[in-house]
Formats: sequence, structure tokens, C-alpha cells
Amino acid sequence: MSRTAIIPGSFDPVTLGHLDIITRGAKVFDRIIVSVLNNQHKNPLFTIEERIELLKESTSSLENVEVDSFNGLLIDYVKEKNANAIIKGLRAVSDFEYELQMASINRKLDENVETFFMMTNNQFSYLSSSIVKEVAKYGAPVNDLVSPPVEKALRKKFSERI
Ligand code: COD
Repeated sequence: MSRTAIIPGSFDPVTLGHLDIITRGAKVFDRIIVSVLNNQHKNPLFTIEERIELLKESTSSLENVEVDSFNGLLIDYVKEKNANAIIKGLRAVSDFEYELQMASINRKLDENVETFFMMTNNQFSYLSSSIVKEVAKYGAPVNDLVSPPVEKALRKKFSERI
């Protein structure tokens, strides 16, 4: 039986912390679908199409990784994709409470879908999309925080805004 896991997120933009979780997850599951939440309520820096493209470019060397997007409830999307697992990354205790709540509601909605938590790689424990945007906005280097395509896209985005 083929095992498919969904890695959901906002990915605005994808960071090396996300990529570490995706790479490690791809070693354990047969197929990984990284899926971007298309949330109209948030005000993202990158459009959904840009976030998908940056994820595709950043994961192109991983053969069993696909990139997609979803709307609505994660659990409905997981079932639609015939997946049996959700992978989440944990950075700090502060992530835990929210993630426990999410995993619990998702288990209540479908007890056959399991949530797996992966501990962040220590070197990325402080890293988030928000931190990356903050650093890039003021022109500081982000080459050790994101992949080269994301670094280029951030530089372009912020130079357009000046
Ligand atoms: N190291 C390890 N993991 C990391 C790091 C890092 N440095 N940075 C981020 N991560 C992990 C996050 O913990 C998360 O698991 C994932 O990577 C994505 O992170 P973000 O910040 O891009 O995405 P979020 O946290 O905004 O995504 C939230 C979801 C889209 C997953 C969530 O809102 C969701 O499932 N929404 C759908 C609606 C739903 O079904 N809700 C639940 C029932 S009400």
C-alpha cells in the first residue's frame, strides 16, 4: 500500500525550515503533497501562484514530492487526495498548543487520518516566513534562510515596493 502524506501550510514564502521538513518527510512516505492553503482572509506577500511556483522550484530535486493548493478544511482535502497522513513541523513549545488543537479536531473529523509531528532541525528552530520577510524587507541577506529562487523573488518583490 502506497503511503501519501500532506504537508500543509501558508508557505509565504517557503523557508529552509519548511524544506528540511519536506525533505525528511519524503524519506519516510512514498508520496508527499505539499499543499498551500488558499486563504482569502490573510494578506500574503506572494500570490498563491507565486508560492506554488517557488515551492516547485525549491523541491524540484525531490522525486516523490508534488505541490498543490487547497481551500476549506484540510481533512476534506486529505481525503480527496487519498492520503492517510498529515505532517507538521514543530519549532518550539509555543507551536505545540495550536498544533495539538488542530490534530485533535482533525482526528475528530476523521479518525483514519494521522498527524505526524517532526521536530525542527535545531539550525532552523527560529525560522519562519514572517522572520524571513522582515529581514528581506530591510535588505539584509537571506541566503542562509531560503532557497536561491526564493531569495531572488524576495529581492524582486521588495525592490518593486520601494
Ligand atoms: N522548522 C520546522 N517546521 C516549520 C518551520 C521550521 N523552521 N517553519 C514552519 N514550520 C512548519 C509549521 O509548524 C507548519 O507545520 C508548516 O511548517 C507550515 O508553516 P506555515 O507557517 O507556512 O503555515 P501555517 O502554520 O500558516 O499553516 C496552517 C495550516 C494551513 C496548516 C492550517 O491553518 C490549516 O490546516 N488550515 C485549513 C483549515 C482547517 O482545516 N482547519 C482545521 C479545522 S478547524
